[in-house]
Amino acid sequence: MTLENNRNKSLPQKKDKMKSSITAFGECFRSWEPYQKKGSDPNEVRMLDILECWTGELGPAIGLVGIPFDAAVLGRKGAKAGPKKIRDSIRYFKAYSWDLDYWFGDKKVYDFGDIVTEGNSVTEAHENIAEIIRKIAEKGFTTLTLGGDHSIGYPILKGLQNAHKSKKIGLINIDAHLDVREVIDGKITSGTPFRRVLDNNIVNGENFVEIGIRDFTNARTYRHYLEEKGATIFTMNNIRKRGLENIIQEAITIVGRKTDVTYLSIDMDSLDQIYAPGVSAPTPDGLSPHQINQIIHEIVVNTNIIGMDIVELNPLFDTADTTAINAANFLVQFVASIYWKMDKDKTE
Ligand SMILES: [Mn+2]
Repeated sequence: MTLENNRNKSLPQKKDKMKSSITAFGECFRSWEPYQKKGSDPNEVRMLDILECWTGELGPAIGLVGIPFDAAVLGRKGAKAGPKKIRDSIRYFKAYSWDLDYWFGDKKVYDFGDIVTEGNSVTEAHENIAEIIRKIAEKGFTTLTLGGDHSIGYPILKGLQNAHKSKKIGLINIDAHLDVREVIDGKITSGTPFRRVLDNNIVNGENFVEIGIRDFTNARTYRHYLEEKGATIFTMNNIRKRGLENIIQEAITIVGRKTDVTYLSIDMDSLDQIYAPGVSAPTPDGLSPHQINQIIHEIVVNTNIIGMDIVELNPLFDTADTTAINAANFLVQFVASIYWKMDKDKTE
């Protein structure tokens, strides 16, 4: 079924105020709806069954939004098909975490649809993204954004900064690459988001942590840039030597120093290429799915998290949906950990 077919299918009745104020706001395509099986087995609630199109509800809850955008990609193009492919891949998961023994079938994930960026310049697209993210966050939602190339990291954080005005943000990026390239000749790319975040003082360098950085994939100049900014970089080799748990604990301390909230960005190329052939820039010697799930859970539970993104899935190069299903798994982990923490806080 194509997006066009879904577009006309039973759209929400309630008038969406956001749409009239932002022309670029997309529609909730209900692309997951054909795969929902609500009530088919009364003993089980599937992850897809807790997805609903947003029709004016307020948080606290998770607000899902797609950004089908790859105009700024440095590697192989195709990441704009990411949001739909991740939504489609949620069908393999249940609303129950065995490890936490936590059932969340009574929770909701509100889908705000896709942000329309087609035909816009990178700058215009980024302005739209920042504006919509701000509006979603201002309605009390923890944002869960599906990319799209990594250039969207900058407008997402800008939008969140505008929504959470007086709050200071700590930032963790899980990535093979530093993504702090200089914007040369005005060309904003998927390699530039975090330099723009740091240079525009959206996040202080001392509250910026990168985890999963590979050998032979980054320039010395950019390493020095981050060192000068006081940022912390954990390479794959650091993880092997010190152990991931130790590094996560240090990352939590760093992003929490004199900050109020935390944001987490997950680049799918942080995974080893064996788990993630479908990314814009694959490399070996990366993280495992289990390690990324562990990072997501620990960060969600131990920081005041305001949002997460999953970027750089490129379905054109995927094999057997391996990368897409890993991306969906991270989405499910995020949802489970957020609601587990909310319920835990309520009972304490
Ligand atoms: Mn990246």
